[in-house]
Amino acid sequence: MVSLNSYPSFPSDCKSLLSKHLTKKVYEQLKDKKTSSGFTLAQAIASGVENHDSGIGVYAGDIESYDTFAALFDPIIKEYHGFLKSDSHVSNLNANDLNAPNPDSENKYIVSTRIRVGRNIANLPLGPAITKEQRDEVEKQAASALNSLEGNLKGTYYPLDGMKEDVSEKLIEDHFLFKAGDRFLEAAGLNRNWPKARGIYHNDEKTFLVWVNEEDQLRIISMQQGGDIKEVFQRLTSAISKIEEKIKFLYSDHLGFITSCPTNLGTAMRASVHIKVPYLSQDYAHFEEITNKHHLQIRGINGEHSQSVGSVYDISNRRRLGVTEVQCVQDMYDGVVELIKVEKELALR
Ligand code: ADP
Ligand code: CIR
Repeated sequence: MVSLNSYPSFPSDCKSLLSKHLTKKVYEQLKDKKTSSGFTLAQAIASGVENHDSGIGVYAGDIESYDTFAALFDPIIKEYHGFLKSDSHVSNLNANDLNAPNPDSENKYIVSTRIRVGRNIANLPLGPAITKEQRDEVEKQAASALNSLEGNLKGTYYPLDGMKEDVSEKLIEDHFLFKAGDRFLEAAGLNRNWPKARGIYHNDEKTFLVWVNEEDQLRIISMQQGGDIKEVFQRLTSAISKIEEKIKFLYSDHLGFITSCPTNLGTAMRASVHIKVPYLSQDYAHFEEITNKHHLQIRGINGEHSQSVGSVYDISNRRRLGVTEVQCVQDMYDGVVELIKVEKELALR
């Protein structure tokens, strides 16, 4: 059980949004509050209190956390997404509205494309506050809904508990499976009872995958080699609508899909490419200027908080709330088109 006896201190070089927005006044206002599932401020901020290199540092334990701890979450949501209390979220998962012809038909720059959404089940707490029994229930509902999928979405659910280490290691190395032991999730209480009720569903080609009970209860993923971004989006949207026939997800008109990390609220979508930019990445300021212009984030190729390998970077939309799913993918697409254009120009110099 996480406890907090006094106002936490952060080193002066700490850049997390938690350290910025947890003022003494906010702390005093929230320190004794609890949601109806018993989630406390100490639990909400544990990840950022333990990990001073957090970008954000907070997690919600349930939908109520976003109200109960609004004095902390609202400024974080405003700063990350540019989204205000008076704004509302609108969803658009219609692939026909996306303008994204393959920007790299010769397969020279884009190694692979991946689009994921996070989803959590209505009327249950989120991962940081979930009980073991509720987590088991999530796995049961997820496996049952997924096992009913057909056609190109048809696949198998593989529980992590009992999976051979060489199998899970290979799945992680090939970018299909989440890593174990993430210290940010650990501190947030998201790794309790590991590996029980965790697992991965995928079709034979591994172009459609679902993570069960990681940071969110479900991470629904569509991915493939190359840069056909529209095909990846279409596969994802058809899978989401099939799964929604079986499971009702946690959604609010104001915040969209509810997720444990406030950066994922709204669409809960991260659309990324692994892209090779050896020339542009040598001028990192120029690289960031382009990604910032298109509201994109640069990550390394082995997931968040990892490094680039061989000049390949993970480029994805940063905004997820107050923009539609189509806009998230369009942000990524438009940025990638410009990155490829500049990379080509630099190669000719
Ligand atoms: P998430 O997007 O699910 O929040 P991560 O940044 O941790 O999380 O990435 C999860 C996994 O997905 C990692 O193994 C990462 O390498 C892989 N991944 C992300 N984008 C792509 C992509 N475009 N192509 C291939 N693998 C990808
Ligand atoms: C952190 O605060 O760094 C971790 N809890 C991860 C935050 C999510 N990252 C992001 O940029 N989407």
